Amino acid sequence: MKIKVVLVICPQVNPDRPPLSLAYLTTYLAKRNIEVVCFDFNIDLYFRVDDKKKNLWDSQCDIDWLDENRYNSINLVNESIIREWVGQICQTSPQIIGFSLLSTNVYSTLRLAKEIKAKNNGARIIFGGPETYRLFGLGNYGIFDYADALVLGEGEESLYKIISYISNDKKIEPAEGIVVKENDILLGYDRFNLISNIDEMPFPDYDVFPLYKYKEKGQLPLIFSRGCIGRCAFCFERVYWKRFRCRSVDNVIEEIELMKRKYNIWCFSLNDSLMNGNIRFLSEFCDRVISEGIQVGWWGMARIDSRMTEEFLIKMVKAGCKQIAYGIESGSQKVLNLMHKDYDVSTIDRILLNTYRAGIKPGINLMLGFPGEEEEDFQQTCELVKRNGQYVSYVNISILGIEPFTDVYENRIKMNIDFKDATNWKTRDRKNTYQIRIERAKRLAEVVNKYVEKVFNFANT
Ligand code: B12
Ligand code: SF4
Repeated sequence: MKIKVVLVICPQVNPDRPPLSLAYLTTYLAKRNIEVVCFDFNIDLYFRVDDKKKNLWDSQCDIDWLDENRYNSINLVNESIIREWVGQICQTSPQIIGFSLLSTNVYSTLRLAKEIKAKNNGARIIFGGPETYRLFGLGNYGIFDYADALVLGEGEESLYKIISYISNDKKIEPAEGIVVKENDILLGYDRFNLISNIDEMPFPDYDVFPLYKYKEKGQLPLIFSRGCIGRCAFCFERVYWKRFRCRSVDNVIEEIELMKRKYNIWCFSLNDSLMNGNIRFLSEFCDRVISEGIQVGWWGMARIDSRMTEEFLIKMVKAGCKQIAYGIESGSQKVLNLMHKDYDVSTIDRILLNTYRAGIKPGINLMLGFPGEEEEDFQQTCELVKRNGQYVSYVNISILGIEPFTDVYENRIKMNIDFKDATNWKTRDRKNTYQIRIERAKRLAEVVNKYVEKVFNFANT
């Protein structure tokens, strides 16, 4: 049977650039002769709301989409929009409809999926994306009211497998990365099919998106790698992607050249968990860009790595690196060790200075409330900001959310954590409660306001 697949992403997600998830899935399937239609309903809505409402896509307003009451009261995704989107999807007569689920688009996605299901047109509904895995991990199996199967983690091979079952008129079987529900029992494998050589993935296709609608013109996302080499105890990303895999320099340069030619792109946002997971790759990439005189800008996230010397960072800047956001998290060595960060505070100081000297004022991410953080540790984080404020362009403050399958979650009992949900947890000695974390975040924001150009949102507040 010739299969038609529709892939959908609902609001609210970042409107700056097209969604890399759908772009990758589309080309992967298209290469296997599967017809795919993409709907970025996020950008559709962003583009059509009047300017006053566009701020609902700012990160400070994520909460308006994360909280059900607030989501209902903003009522942006209303009856008539849902009807229109359902109509657009059904018009393509797909056999499979895949939704990309993120924390900020859960309510709009479930609403749309519910309406589609009510149509009972035989299309199978599949959920993938980070929030699918997270909800599954938290035991929130209510999502099966709307979906026929869930894809956990990397999506390409699992989605292709589901399509193969359906095109052969078979039921969707539980398999690597695929979870199904049968007679109220969840079936899935605790193993994952990862693409081992990510150079073999076709380059993402952006023809399927209305590029003129995205906020950042002349920019596209790009990845050097999938996964992370770090083992941070709080991190869901490393759980999600399982294994670090890096592309070759040739492959990345080929994509950059193609995208520049095809879409008139000058800058790439690196959507990697970290740009420096493979330092040798990064070094060779920079050498190639410089020696071939490729005009390109790029920016993204990095981990603290003592190999980021001033000389190395200068080379990165010459090769077009415009901004680096470091996941630093804490100024306390004790907390860094508890988090399983494998660097010390003096290395943080050195790298921030090196980056500044190389010509970039980096951003830094700080996380408050890791179990074991006490007032003294918090003060050390404030000190870190005071020492380095002049070298830093912005600080992003978050408080620890305990996500499923992370080390903290798995060891929550041993760590004396009284866990209600990702945000509402406390240590049994009450030294670490939601109120204490929020209060520290506010105090840290005051320090940041004094010593740094810009302070970003508090995630989770
Ligand atoms: C780059 C990035 C950003 C960028 C831009 C994001 C963008 N949409 O353009 C910026 C900095 C703006 C950003 C902001 C935020 N981000 Co962010 N971000 C990322 C990051 C590092 C990369 C995303 C990416 O492109 N990955 C590469 C693509 C190919 O992977 P993918 O999108 O996951 O898709 C694959 C699979 O998930 C799956 N899949 C996806 N959809 C579907 C659908 C189907 C049907 C199937 C079968 C499979 C499938 O297959 C795809 C291909 O393998 C991820 C972490 C990571 N390493 O993935 C976090 C991540 C997406 N961000 C996250 C968060 C929490 C945020 C913020 C809320 C942070 C904050 N507090 O401000 C904001 C929210 C902004 C918003 N409303 O969208 C979380 C989301 C968690 C969740 N449960 O939803 C992630 C996963 C990080 C984490 N904590 O684990 N982010
Ligand atoms: S370095 Fe970042 S992405 Fe990697 S495990 Fe640590 S927190 Fe996660």
